[in-house]
Amino acid sequence: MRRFLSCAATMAVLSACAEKPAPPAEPAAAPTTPPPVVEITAADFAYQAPDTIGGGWVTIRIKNTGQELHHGALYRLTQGKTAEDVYKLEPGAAPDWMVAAGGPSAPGPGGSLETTVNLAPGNYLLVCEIPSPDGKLHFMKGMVRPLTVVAATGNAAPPAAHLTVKLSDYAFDFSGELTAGKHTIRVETVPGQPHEVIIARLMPGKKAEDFLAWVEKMNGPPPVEGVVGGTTALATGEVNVFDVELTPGDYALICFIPDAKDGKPHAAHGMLKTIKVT
Ligand SMILES: [Cu+2]
Repeated sequence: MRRFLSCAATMAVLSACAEKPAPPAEPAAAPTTPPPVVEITAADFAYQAPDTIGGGWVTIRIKNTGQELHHGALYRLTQGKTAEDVYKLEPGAAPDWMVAAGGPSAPGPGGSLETTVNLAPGNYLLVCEIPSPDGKLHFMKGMVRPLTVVAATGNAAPPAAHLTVKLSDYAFDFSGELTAGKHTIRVETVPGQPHEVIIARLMPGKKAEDFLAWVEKMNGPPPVEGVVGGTTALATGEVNVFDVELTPGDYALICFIPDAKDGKPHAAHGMLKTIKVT
């Protein structure tokens, strides 16, 4: 008993004199993983895609098995709206309750492209807004598909980007130069309208303006070799990340999103640029 008391007394003293105990260690953060890859297939004129996917950072890879260009634009449907409400819309700028969450830009026939998106759980619609030569947008021909996003199961982190492009009404603002080589680019839209960034490799002697003119009529051969990377429409506050591999030559940066005021593509408001990669 005495021994116990002595021991207890000693401990009490030690305890009183000791510095504040170290706070308990923070629970270790779960290790992050690369975003899971979700494959979608775009044909003329239908998507193959899962009905339900986990949210958070997800890489959407689109493979084009058709003859025309197709992209994978994801819209989050808020305010309780459903795909049926979207089907009633006239072409033009998307309403407020369709939040443009981005997605992969348009690979050529036989090609594929991927873009990493960050999806909050909810109801989404996968849409192709690219026109056919007859002027009809692909979603009017059936390229629209509901997608349910549930809570993320893993702890995916976005790819580490070394360049950021800020999209505004109506400009692309890159944090650095687009040089030859591989770039991982983070895309953000500053307060304003939704925008996209498309990077297309131009045929020799062609300019971004030629690409805009061609998309409006689709007469004759395209002035681009193809889209090499980019996003679909991205609303303020949404973030996408994509990789692009550039080789020396001329490229177009362009946004085709219809303007909220006049319905013209943003490119017609100056959101297009020809850049020379060396
Ligand atoms: Cu734009």
